Parts: sequence; C-alpha cells; structure tokens
Amino acid sequence: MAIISRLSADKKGLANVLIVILSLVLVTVIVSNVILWSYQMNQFDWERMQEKIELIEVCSESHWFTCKDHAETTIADGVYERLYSDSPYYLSIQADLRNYPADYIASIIMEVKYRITDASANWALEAYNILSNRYDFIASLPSYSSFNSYVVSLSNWQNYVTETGILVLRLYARDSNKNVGPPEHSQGKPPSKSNEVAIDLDFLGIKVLLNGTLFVIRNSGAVTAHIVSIWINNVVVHKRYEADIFINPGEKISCIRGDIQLPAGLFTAKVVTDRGNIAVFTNN
Ligand SMILES: [Ca+2]
Repeated sequence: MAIISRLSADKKGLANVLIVILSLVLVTVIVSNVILWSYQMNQFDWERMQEKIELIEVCSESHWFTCKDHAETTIADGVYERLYSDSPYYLSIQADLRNYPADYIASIIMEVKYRITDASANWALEAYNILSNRYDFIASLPSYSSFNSYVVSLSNWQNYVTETGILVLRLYARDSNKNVGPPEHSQGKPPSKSNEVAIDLDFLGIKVLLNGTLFVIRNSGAVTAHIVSIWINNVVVHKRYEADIFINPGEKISCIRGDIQLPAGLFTAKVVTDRGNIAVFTNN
C-alpha cells in the first residue's frame, strides 16, 4: 500500500513540475511576443513620425514660359510694349522642360495678347526651325483694335524648341510690296516712329500640354518614403490609383502618370505612403 501511495505522490509531483515548466515557457513566449510587438510598434510609430512628404505640384500642363527680354510681355496686365514695323523683332523664350519628358508632351501652345491699331497692317509670326536652320511661318496675326488673345499650337514643337528649351520667334509687319520675308533693317538713320505701324504686345508666352499628369513630391522627412496610392478627388469623382514610388530623405522627384487625367476645375490630389502618411494638393 505504502509503495503504491509513494508512486502516486511521485507522479503528482512530476505532473506539477511539468505544469510549472510549461507555464513558464508559455509566460516567456507571451511576454517576449508582447515586448517584440511593443518594440515593433514603437519603431513603426517612430518611423511614421519621422516621415514627412509634400505634394508640391499636380498638373497636366506647365506654367507659362515668357520672353524675359521684353518685361512688359511677361504678364497679361494691360501694360504693353510697342513694337514698330521698321524692323523684325526677335523674341527668345527659355522654357525649363526638365520636368516634362518629350514622350509625355502632347503639344506646346503659344498665346499672344496684343492689339494692332492699323487695320491694314499684316503682322507675321515665325519660329526658328532648328532642323532646317530657317524661320517657319507660324501665324498671320489678325488685326485687333483692342487687346485680344490669339492662341497657336506648335504641333511639331521639337523642330523649334532646342534641347535646352530655347524657342526663338520673329515678329514683323509684312511689307505690302513683298508677300514673304521681313523688312530690311533700316541702317544709318533712325526710323521715324510717327510713320510706322505698331503692334502693342501685352503678353507672349508658351506652355506645355501633357499626355497625363505631373506629380512633384518632396520627402522632407528623415526616412525613405514609399508612396503606395494616389487619390484624385473633386465633387463628383473620387478615384484611387495604385502607386509604387520610393523617395529618399531630402529628395524631390517629378513623375508623370500617363494613365491619370485630371478633372476640369477644382480638384484635390492626395498621395499616401505605406506608413499611412498623406500629402495633399489643391489646385485653387
Ligand atoms: Ca503686360
């Protein structure tokens, strides 16, 4: 009886020891997981707080590039430059096209806001063709007695804009005795302005129209940002697009999405990172 009783006590003791050991293992696993999870959460929160992205620009066309040598023509404000018909005018525009890869440029348009008080005057606008090394006729400017805008599309823009973004235009009043070509430079004596026909130029500029949408994003945070989605919203459209863009700390990137078309009018664009941070742009 005593032996049976002792064996039973030993079994009970062993079971207790096993339970204690198993409990310890279980507690250790749970505690270590809690500590690891807590550390990972802290790490995630820390990285999330360190991440800072800015959506600087969202557009499907560039801003206006203008002729810096003729300061009054850089803004359409009613203040103008008067050009006389005694000689051709050469107008050079420097366009910074670094953000606009050629493959995504649909066209380049030119806007001229002007008036010509002499209805009989016939002003020609030409662009220098860098392939053929001559000026190509672009438009005959209609005679506007008050300021009006005339828009021309440069379909073969690559013939006229150099790799560094320079476009040279020639503007002149056509000689009624000649059908083509600018007047000769008057040499020797200065021209008599009172007898000359004038064009008043209020604005002259070009801008790029894109096939798609340009996003300019800056990472001003301390960790690499990973953009995973883009939203384009307005009062009727809420559209999400997948994205996979990495931006290093301090880096500013420009990317064009050919599949994203912006709605007309006001819209809000958002980019979202994998850590859940959001940058917003509104075109107001
Ligand atoms: Ca002006």
